[in-house]
Amino acid sequence: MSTIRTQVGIVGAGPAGLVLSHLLHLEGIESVVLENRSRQYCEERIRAGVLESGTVDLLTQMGVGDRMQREGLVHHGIELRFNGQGHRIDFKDLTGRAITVYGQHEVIKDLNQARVATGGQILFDVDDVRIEGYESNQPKIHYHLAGQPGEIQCDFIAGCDGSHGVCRHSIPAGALTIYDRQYPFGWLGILAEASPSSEELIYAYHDRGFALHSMRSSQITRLYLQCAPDENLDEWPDDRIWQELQTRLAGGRDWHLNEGRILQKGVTGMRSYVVEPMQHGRLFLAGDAAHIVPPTGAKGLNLAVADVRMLAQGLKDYYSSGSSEKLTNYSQACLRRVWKVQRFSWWMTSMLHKHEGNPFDDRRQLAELDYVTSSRAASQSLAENYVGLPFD
Ligand code: RFL
Ligand code: PHB
Repeated sequence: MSTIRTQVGIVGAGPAGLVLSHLLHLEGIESVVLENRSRQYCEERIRAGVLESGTVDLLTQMGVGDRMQREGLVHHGIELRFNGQGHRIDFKDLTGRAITVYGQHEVIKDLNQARVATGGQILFDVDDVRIEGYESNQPKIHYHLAGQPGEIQCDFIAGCDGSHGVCRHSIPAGALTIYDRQYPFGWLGILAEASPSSEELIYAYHDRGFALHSMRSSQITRLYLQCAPDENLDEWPDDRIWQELQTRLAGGRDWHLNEGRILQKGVTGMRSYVVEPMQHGRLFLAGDAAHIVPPTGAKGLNLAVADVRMLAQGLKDYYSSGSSEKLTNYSQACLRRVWKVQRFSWWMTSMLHKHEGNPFDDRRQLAELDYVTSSRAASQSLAENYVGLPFD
């Protein structure tokens, strides 16, 4: 059996695990990352696309921002579209800040490359990951690699293994409180070979359901439609998808939606989920392993990055001065941001999706959109949350 000794064992090579590993490296702290998928799979998995300004700043300070600075699309606003009319929320005017559209898989590529270039250890394609000993001072991570058993002995374990990972589930159920809300809808997402039809993102509220126009580059559009959480993709041939997008995103005579070859299709359910506390003994949960937000606020990746920034600071203090104070406060400190982001993501989701039932709510939703787009105070509240609340 191979045994590796390191300071921090990290489960999961998503944004949380890789950012943590690189932040620790910059502080001279060793880590090993275990990932159950292949590097190629992780680098091709299409997910988030919007980076808050604080995330962009952090990635830049970490030295992994060069390509993002070159290829990322800086957006100074978004559009909210309802009753067929667009209303711009001007981030620059309202907050002085911007967001950057840069695919999560591109961030992953940049982070993998930086970790490998600086001698970082990421073990891809591992199986049967199991953690133990984190209630003592001798945490261990067991795994198999190419059929051979391995063990990592470490001081701390970071559970960065996403919403389906093993770390959260290994904590005794009685030690955690779970807050969970499922939504009665999901998103059907496509990636299309079509140039974006607008320079900025469009969030559209329509009687037939929500639609979102986003992008990855000047040639690739990313589009979403509100659908049932268990929508059957077989019932959505390309023509039907385009027709529905055309209807829901319709925005006056001067605007038209560019169509193109559909490169990828998928359905995602929607959930708001928080586990408290985000720590148990020497196991720290970060990112989707600890919380899930519905994607309407574009927050999941950004929140994962905010968690590990906090965790890296705690570990830095621990190794440099022996102080455990920040580690002890990790969960409480993260949860303040987590709940504000939960509130914002829930609010964006509720305001923009079509809910079954009460016509009163339809009118109230339209009034809310009217208010948000016509009151400076309300637009500013949306804008400051969307570009990202400041780090504490
Ligand atoms: P990840 O990215 O899921 O990474 C977890 C990693 O752990 C691995 N893993 C394991 N490894 C070893 N052993 C095990 N037993 C393991 N189990 C799992 C997994 O393979 C994976 O590599 O979690 P992390 O790092 O916390 O990052 C979270 C983000 O990925 C997520 O919140 C975002 O993608 C959410 N999200 C968005 N976030 C944004 O900030 N802006 C957006 O615009 C945005 N859009 C989205 C989104 C998520 C979406 N989907 C598909 C859920 C749009 C969509 C459609
Ligand atoms: C995306 O581009 O994938 C995207 C953008 C904004 C969101 C969610 C996803 O709110």
